[in-house]
Amino acid sequence: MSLQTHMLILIIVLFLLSSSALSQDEKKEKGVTYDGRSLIINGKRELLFSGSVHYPRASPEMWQGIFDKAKEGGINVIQTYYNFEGNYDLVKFIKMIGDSGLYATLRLGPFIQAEWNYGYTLFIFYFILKLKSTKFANTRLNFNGLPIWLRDVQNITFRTNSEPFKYHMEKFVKMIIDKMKDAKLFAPQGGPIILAQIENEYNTIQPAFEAEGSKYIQWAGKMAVGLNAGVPWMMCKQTDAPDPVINACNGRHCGDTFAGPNKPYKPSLWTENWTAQFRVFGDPPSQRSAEDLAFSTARFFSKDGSLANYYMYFGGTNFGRTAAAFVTTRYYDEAPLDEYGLRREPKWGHLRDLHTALKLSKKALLWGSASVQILGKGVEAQVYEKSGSNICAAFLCNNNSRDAATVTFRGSEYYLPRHSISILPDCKTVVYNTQTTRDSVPSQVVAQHNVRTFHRSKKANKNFQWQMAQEKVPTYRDTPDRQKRPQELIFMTKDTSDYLWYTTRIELEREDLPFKENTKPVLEVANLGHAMHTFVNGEFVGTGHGSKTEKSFVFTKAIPLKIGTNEITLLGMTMGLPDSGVYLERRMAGVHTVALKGLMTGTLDITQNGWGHKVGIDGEKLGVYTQEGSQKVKWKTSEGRGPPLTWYKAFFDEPEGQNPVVIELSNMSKGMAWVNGKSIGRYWTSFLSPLGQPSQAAYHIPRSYMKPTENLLVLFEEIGGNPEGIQIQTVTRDIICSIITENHPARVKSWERKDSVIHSVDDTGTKAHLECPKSKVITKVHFASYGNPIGVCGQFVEGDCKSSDAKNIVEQYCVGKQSCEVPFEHEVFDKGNNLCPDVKKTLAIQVKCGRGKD
Ligand SMILES: *[C@@H]1O[C@H](CO)[C@@H](O)[C@H](O)[C@H]1NC(C)=O
Ligand SMILES: *[C@@H]1O[C@H](CO)[C@@H](O)[C@H](O)[C@H]1NC(C)=O
Ligand SMILES: *[C@@H]1O[C@H](CO)[C@@H](O)[C@H](O)[C@H]1NC(C)=O
Ligand SMILES: CC(=O)N[C@H]1CO[C@H](CO)[C@@H](O)[C@@H]1O
Repeated sequence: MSLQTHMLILIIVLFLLSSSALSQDEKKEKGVTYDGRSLIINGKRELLFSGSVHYPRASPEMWQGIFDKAKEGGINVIQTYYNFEGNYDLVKFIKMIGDSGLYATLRLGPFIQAEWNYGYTLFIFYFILKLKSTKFANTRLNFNGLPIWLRDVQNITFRTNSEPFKYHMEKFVKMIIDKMKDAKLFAPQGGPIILAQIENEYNTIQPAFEAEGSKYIQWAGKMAVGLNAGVPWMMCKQTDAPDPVINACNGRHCGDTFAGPNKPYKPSLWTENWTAQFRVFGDPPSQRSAEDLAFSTARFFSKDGSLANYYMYFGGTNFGRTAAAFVTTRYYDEAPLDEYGLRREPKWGHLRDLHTALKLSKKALLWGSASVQILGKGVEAQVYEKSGSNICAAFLCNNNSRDAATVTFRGSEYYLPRHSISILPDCKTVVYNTQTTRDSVPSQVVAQHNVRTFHRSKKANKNFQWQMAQEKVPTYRDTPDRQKRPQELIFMTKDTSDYLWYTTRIELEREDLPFKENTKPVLEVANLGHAMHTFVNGEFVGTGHGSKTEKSFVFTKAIPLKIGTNEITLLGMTMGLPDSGVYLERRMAGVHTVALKGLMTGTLDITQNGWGHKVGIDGEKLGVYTQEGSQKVKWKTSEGRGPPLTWYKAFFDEPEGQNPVVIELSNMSKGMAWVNGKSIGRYWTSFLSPLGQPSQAAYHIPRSYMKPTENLLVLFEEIGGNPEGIQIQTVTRDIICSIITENHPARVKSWERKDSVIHSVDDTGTKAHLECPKSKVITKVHFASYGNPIGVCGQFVEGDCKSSDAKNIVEQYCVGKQSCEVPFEHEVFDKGNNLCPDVKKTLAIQVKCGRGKD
């Protein structure tokens, strides 16, 4: 379905041309080795298209679907990080990768960053073992509560030549390698793992450690290699990676920015090809276009690249408290597979077609020798050719960001859209260009577009009866852990909770308070991060927070004080722990200094006033988000907008159908949500982006978290919100579109040559290709126009040039089918009428997919 006819023909022809060309340098031996050109897996060279999928970011039921879509998208390697907790069974995940016919690369870290709480998923299993024999053994262990343990190891400095750190790191890495070996998961054992990574982007912090940093990285490489995993090791962004560790590139444009492997006998690998940018609360939407991504990947492979990894191919969800500081619960939603595992088009399809084109060029790329030919200003050809054979592939690259170019290459003329690369797997035929829609090249594949829509679920939203329970605001008396000054938050919570209560009390006399009406003293709290809610005498007075870039903040607010004893209570919190940078073990958060201003006596510094502390909130300790725990508190019926620090509870039925499910929370403010006792992550809809919108309004509830009826939904709302506004919705990408423009010389001369390959290509012409998700068919044509329509998928508008019955024609080709191809041809849409001859024609189609009846 993905390949167009001409590509199939090309495959066959190329195969016939080159079947004799299997090189002698392929040795039929077990194991993974490499040379300057590529990895060699069990004796075979491969072009590797890798996609990052972090399995804790999807429920296990989603894994197989993700692999299937990745494979269909041309991915042949899944890259993942490491963790053993609960459902997150890595052994199972890797086995499933292998069973799906994919390879795996394992990034062991142990430092991984990845916007994951404290950047250290990897230590978790180790900690569980270790904690059994420590004083923490009885603490409820949650997913991210553990890495903090390392912070308290005496004399430790993370990620440098620090003996305690190296001791724990080595033990951990060895334990994982052994576990993988026991399960026979490495390629030499017949398993899917072909590559492993140690450390991660260490170069960003290495300068801070000077010589100790270099010693550490040399040690890490040696240590990893010494474990005899049977697969090569790599380090990303590590120019001085010690032999035989391969230094790989991370970034957006590794084809042009990577200085290359540090030794001629190492292959060029790209470990992180950012498909977009992760987002933090407060961020506006971010995008990286399919075209830009395809350009960079094509560029990398045109310059000796042999493995590129999309970071992320599927981002998913930061469930529970796993997100790092300020990172949204939705992770890399802009990846080719969106948060729900749905194909984001045109990204998914455009990359699939790129992979197909590169695979067609594989023989030339892996066994040919490379040369460069300058074709014009900013235009060049990268050619791979094997002498004495017909094997030849070319990349025509137009690096001009504004202008298209028409160039001559080997006697033929080629049109190259601006900033694009055309791939010619036989050095003649363009089967792919990295631009999409507006600027297409004849007979290249054009990926479809789609739109994501959210639909209110009828079944789930009936009968919401909200109940509420109040979290108690403690006083100084309620917080027995007393210290002279407010304590550092991460040290206190040990990441067992986001929250730390701070309390103090002050006695005021009549003479202390301002006499004038309407003048109130001002409370000023300098906070190291990340957020804080403030209460005076039990009443909420306000909220302050920092951001990803500036975590600390100063909270200033006029407060009502009375004569006598005043209780000041501050609820400090982290929004996930930091995950990057040097000295991660020394990061601080929470209340730093506190002052009262505008008293008759002037400013009163109450930092040393004597403070009580309490880790966590009561509802959390009682587990009120579980069926059992919810019975431990008194609930009353909720009416409208509720106060800060309120627990809400309601039951709902699972939404109809099979589409993914979300809960829409834009009427709430900040907190966490649970379904049947499982946290679906932190929400923060009141932190608006510069566009005035929440960074994330809808939060994913995996289908596997739900039962058919009576699902317990619990929210802890910190600031205040109206639960009546909450909606359960289903998500689809059932609106799909194709848009093609004849923005090119109609037919390229060379294509009329008497060459069987080229003829077949020319015959097929350009087609609009539309494909519904599996098990759905095209039910409706929303829009179809041949002429000069404008707009994007979901918002097409007709222009002044249009053929009369485009919609009918498209209906005949498409309705009732799972996929269809509509010829982009004058004869089909314009039957002999000379429709607006001066206008370059565009064909825009929008259809809806459904399960037949809807
Ligand atoms: C920690 O470092 C200090 C100073 O270098 C040293 O005296 C002490 O023995 C170290 N403690 C441990 C447990 O290594
Ligand atoms: C392409 O252009 C960009 C700037 O537009 C430049 O940074 C890059 O080096 C150029 N690459 C080539 C291969 O010319
Ligand atoms: C929810 O928010 C929307 C948009 O701000 C508003 O129109 C609506 O009235 C709110 N609903 C409730 C129940 O507060
Ligand atoms: C810009 C970007 O997406 N950077 C990411 C690169 O990959 C690491 C994971 O190792 C992430 O932590 C970065 O955020």
